[in-house]
Amino acid sequence: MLDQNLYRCFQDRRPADPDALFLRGDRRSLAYGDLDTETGRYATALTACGVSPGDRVVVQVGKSVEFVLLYLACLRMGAVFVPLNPAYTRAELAYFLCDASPRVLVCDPAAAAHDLPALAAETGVAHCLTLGTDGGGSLPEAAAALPPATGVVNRGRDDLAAILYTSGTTGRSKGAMITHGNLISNGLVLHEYWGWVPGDVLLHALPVFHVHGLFVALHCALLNGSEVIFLDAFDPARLVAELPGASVLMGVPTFYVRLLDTPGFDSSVSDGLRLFISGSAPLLPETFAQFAALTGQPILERYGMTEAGMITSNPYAGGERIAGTVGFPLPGVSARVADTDGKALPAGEIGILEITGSNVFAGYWNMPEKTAKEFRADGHFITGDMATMAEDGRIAIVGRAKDLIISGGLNVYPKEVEEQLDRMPGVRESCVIGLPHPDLGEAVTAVIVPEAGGRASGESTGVNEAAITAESVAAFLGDRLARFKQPRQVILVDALPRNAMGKVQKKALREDHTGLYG
Ligand code: MLC
Ligand code: AMP
Repeated sequence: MLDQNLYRCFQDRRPADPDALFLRGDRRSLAYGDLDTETGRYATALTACGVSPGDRVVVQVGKSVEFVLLYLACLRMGAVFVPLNPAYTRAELAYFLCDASPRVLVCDPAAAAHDLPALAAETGVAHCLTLGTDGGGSLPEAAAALPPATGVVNRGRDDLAAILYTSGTTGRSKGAMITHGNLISNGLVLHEYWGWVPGDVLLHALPVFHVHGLFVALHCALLNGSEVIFLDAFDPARLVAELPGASVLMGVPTFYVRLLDTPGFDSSVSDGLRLFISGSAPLLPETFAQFAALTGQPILERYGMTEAGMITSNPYAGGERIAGTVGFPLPGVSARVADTDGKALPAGEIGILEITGSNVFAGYWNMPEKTAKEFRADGHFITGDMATMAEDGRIAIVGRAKDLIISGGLNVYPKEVEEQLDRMPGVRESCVIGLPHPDLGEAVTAVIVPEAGGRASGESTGVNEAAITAESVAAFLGDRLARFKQPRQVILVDALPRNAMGKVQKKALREDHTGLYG
């Protein structure tokens, strides 16, 4: 079997100088020459917990250099890395543990002080280790005392490297199975397409539990042997301070909206960069134009998703970056805009984007029927995004066929929020929509029909004393849903608009309240 371990691919492309810096983190740095030893120790610690190739390791910890070491250790030992947003509540985590059935849960020491070890035991997880953003915790402590593993486990292209959960339209999150082959092919294509050159320095301010920060950003840097300025979180003032030392920035549109609003951000800060990339949500043409006017640089917008990594990109060189478009299918990706039966539509018509390519995932973990529904018989994956393709192949994303809100680059599936809201005392029914928001792109908004008496003010009949307010909704959802999924505002109505079939007309609600956030 030809070895396709992504870790080996990174090893082969390392800088010759072992002192060359890989990560410059907020608390510590890591040189390329120390990667094998440090990931080797983590691998030994995981092996001591019985982790074998193919076993899942669920990781819910903050961003740190150690997080990256753990990820790379999993790759090299053939374990399947399952990162989770630290914002997820205990209730959300319980689902992921039951579904992924990992051998090990790695959580933050503060979470362990609560009752995550108990949750791990309840859900049949053999080991619960801790890893703090300060580099402390039972995992690094165990690793420090152990001899480093020296090998890299052979992997085929179809072997799993990671499972990343994306929320499901039915409310249940789906684990996208991502292979070593997917990651190698997509990483190499992006490295080439975006013109990485020796000496490039990446400014990294994205979270590392999603495709964008974990795969797209880090893999490009690793394949280039580049230094990464690895910030704990996005802070625009910090970016302004670090940008002069970088050559590439990747971000969600909210990064660019906030940068434009940050004192001191101008061309003197951005001139040394060769590339600003945006993705994960639509970049408004206004933002593109304002950024170009201020810095002289056209942001390169690309489009992708958890299930397929990066799919299209505006050109790096040899073509125009056009606002409101996501460019062309990347080399190796074949795309069509199709009708609901999967038949390709003529250029310019709106349909659903369908794709094939070695970047496309291996299906949803434990959900063969859901996997089958999202693929055509001829192998095309149905993205659920509405798009147009011009005569020259350029693609624009014009909407979503799936009921999905993207807030600050994070996905929220309304169904999941509605299911929880409908359980709240005083709520007769609910509908969750995304409304335009100047900072987050879209803001999660709940439209609620209260039970009689559920209104906070006015003509309460007293039948049900529970008042529905933004605060009471936040309090109810507090330990059920991560904060970013919770409604920013709550609108009370007497009835939801429905069509003749009884289906709630979300489009009408969005139109009625489109200016809510200014
Ligand atoms: C944080 N909060 C959010 C939020 N992020 N609310 C809605 N939407 C979001 N995205 C909430 C917090 O819970 C908190 O609530 C308050 O906002 C402030 O928190 P914070 O930690 O200070 O957040 P902030 O720094 O403002 O974060 C915003 C952000 C961040 C945009 C910088 O969300 C972010 O880094 N987003 C990137 C997401 C990403 O990487 N997506 C890629 C997915 S992969 P309170 O009430 O406690 O104050 C993908 C495929 C592809 O889509 O194509 O790339
Ligand atoms: P996720 O499930 O988090 O991977 O999010 C993937 C979704 O983000 C895609 O299906 C799109 O709806 C959206 N997306 C990603 N990049 C872009 C972009 N550049 N423009 C518009 N939508 C995007």
